[in-house]
Amino acid sequence: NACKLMAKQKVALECLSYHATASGEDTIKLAQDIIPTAETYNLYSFQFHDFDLSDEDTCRATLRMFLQCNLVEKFHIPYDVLCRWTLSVKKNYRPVKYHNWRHALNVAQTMFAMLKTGKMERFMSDLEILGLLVACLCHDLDHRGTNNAFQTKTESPLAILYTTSTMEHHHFDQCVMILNSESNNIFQALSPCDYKNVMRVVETAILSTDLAMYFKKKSKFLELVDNGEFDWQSQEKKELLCGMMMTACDVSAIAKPWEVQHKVAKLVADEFFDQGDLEKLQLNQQPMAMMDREKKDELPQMQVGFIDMICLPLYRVLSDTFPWIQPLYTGTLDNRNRWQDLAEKV
Ligand code: 5BB
Ligand code: ZN
Repeated sequence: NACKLMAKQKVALECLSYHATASGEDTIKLAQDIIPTAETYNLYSFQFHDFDLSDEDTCRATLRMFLQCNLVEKFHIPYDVLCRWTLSVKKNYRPVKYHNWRHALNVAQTMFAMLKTGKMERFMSDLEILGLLVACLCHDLDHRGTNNAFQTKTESPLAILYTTSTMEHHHFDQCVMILNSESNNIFQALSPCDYKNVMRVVETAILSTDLAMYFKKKSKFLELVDNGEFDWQSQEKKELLCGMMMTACDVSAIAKPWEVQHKVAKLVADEFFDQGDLEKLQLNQQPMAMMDREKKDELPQMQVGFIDMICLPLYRVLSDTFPWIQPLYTGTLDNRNRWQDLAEKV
């Protein structure tokens, strides 16, 4: 326990030097901007990508999703607070190659498309929609480009603080920290009961983005679907469904048009290789193939494995239950063929 306290202090100190809330100037500027339509940003499409968006546009696209879901009106979110919160969330992502603010935006956009185009919003309350969008935008806050295993291996303060789902607990902590800091609380007008409930949605959703949790939840979810379950109202089932949706959104780069998927896979690989370099240099360890630059020729085969083991089964079961999200399944299948072709060429 003394150990944990020390670890907590270390994490807090580290964060103090890094944490930033948005400036008043930036907030005013964003709040005065005209927000382009959802169509302008292609927000309803499963083919959305952020490549053509400026940093300002990424914020405007975020605001557009909240507006489009009527969340600002329904939950009386002061508009300047929403703008400041968006800028603060963006600021608390680090400039790592893949797990950065743009990844968070892409994950949130897939959630938006699943709810709207995928017609899944009918199974969700407004409060759950609010919680899911916030969770997507915050789910990788302060990611350092290294995974949970790395935190454990290096005995980082974070790993001492949280022995399981280490990074995911930290992402949620950062999310709470931003909400608690001056004029960033987009939940400020909620009743104590709604507040408690939305925070619970956010926490469960962020913690479900740990792949280890996904494997646990998948079998339970499959059981329900196999039993012909179409009533997602109970708390337990709803949390299961939200967890599956979070993973579906988190890995959705795999379902994008080939040019996008190819580019993003390179970013994922580069971040993995950077961790591999750290393991070689700091720990004197041989990294696993996925993180070893020397083995970059194995990337196509690894993507096929990732698709077969995680992505296709997930999108299969979800699109069997919610047919309007099928583009995620077919897009992934197309990319599987492309990666398979490349794997055979080596
Ligand atoms: C994933 C699970 N891991 C513990 C061991 C490796 N596998 S994997 O064999 O399925 C794998 C996945 C191997 C290589 C990969 O990328 C090489 C560039 C990937 C992979 N992971 N490929 C991707 O395009 C993406 Br997106 C991802 C997800 C990376 C973030 C991991 C967190 C997922 C949370 C649900
Ligand atoms: Zn993520």
